[in-house]
Amino acid sequence: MTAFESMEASLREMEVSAKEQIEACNSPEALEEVRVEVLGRKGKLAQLSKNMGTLTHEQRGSVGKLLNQVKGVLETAFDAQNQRFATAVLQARLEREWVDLTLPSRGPRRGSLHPVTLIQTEIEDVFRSLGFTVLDGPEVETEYHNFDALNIPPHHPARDMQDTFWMTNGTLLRTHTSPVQVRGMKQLGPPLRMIAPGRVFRNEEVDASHEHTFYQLEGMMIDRDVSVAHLIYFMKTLLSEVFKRDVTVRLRPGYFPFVEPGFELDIQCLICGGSGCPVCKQSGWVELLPCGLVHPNVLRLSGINPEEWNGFAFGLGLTRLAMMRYGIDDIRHLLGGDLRFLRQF
Ligand code: FA5
Repeated sequence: MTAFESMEASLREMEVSAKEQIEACNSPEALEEVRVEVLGRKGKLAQLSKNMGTLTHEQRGSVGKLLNQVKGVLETAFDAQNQRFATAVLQARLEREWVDLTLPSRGPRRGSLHPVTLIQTEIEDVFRSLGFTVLDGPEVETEYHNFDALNIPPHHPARDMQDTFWMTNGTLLRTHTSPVQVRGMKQLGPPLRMIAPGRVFRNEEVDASHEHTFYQLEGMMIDRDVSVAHLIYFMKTLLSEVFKRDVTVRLRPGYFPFVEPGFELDIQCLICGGSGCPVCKQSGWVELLPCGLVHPNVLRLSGINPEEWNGFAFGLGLTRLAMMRYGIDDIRHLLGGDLRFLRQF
């Protein structure tokens, strides 16, 4: 066999074996290795072309042509195999990320009401059905409505019971919803049944059961011959409507300058069942519903004759009630703004 014939045979052989190698590759990486081995600068084809020096001018021309032909065939084979890999990758991705465009959309996620709003609405419904009007009052209050008109004159020690955020112009952020009693009495006069839910503010240290910003729900009934029995009836109705089961409560004397007699109605802590936890400060009881018969001075200051009219008032801790109702073990969750918490309601 002449040098020319042997080179031609080697080229053909190499073409066949390279094609087999290409087809046997099962990854783009393996294919690249074969490409370098065959078509690379130091690859098989380059090695064969080095032997061309031993050929005549004419033979070199023919072998050169053949070389280019083989190179072209192999390049096409590499491209085709590469294309197959790309198609397989795309196919796998399409299967993985397949989306049925004919399915109806999920639609925007619906928000939900805040637990305090939920419970507030329920209580409003209960009291509306008992003939009470729902009133609103300003969060920035005058000193007169927040304190003086409630029988708490300047320098009265009871002012220290509620740490107040004062504004620079002498107004304040209301410390309780009781100023709405005063506005209600003036606006509607006796006989009167009103409730006033709302946000209140105290310059207090925050812990599991105390916030600087929380919700109360004030209630007041003015009529003739209102007694403690009426007060207890309405408080019981309120709690049984909210909890829809028996809850243990205790009534003890409580001092508030705007009621006489005054009471504290505590609920047995529903977070720990009364055994003691951070919410009830290990006492087993949560202060929830202070109340009492309206002090004659308060009636008088709002233009109501205490000889003719009397009544009861209460100031429900609405945020704490929501905690008891939903088993929320830390008041800070309620204003924390964490959507994972809020989406549960
Ligand atoms: C008052 O605010 C009175 N105005 C209530 C009242 C109205 C009494 C009418 C008599 C007649 P007190 O400061 O106790 O009272 O607050 C009422 C309720 O608000 C408490 O029982 C408690 O449930 C809730 N509360 C008080 N401070 C906080 C606080 N920092 N964080 C969360 N809830 C609180």
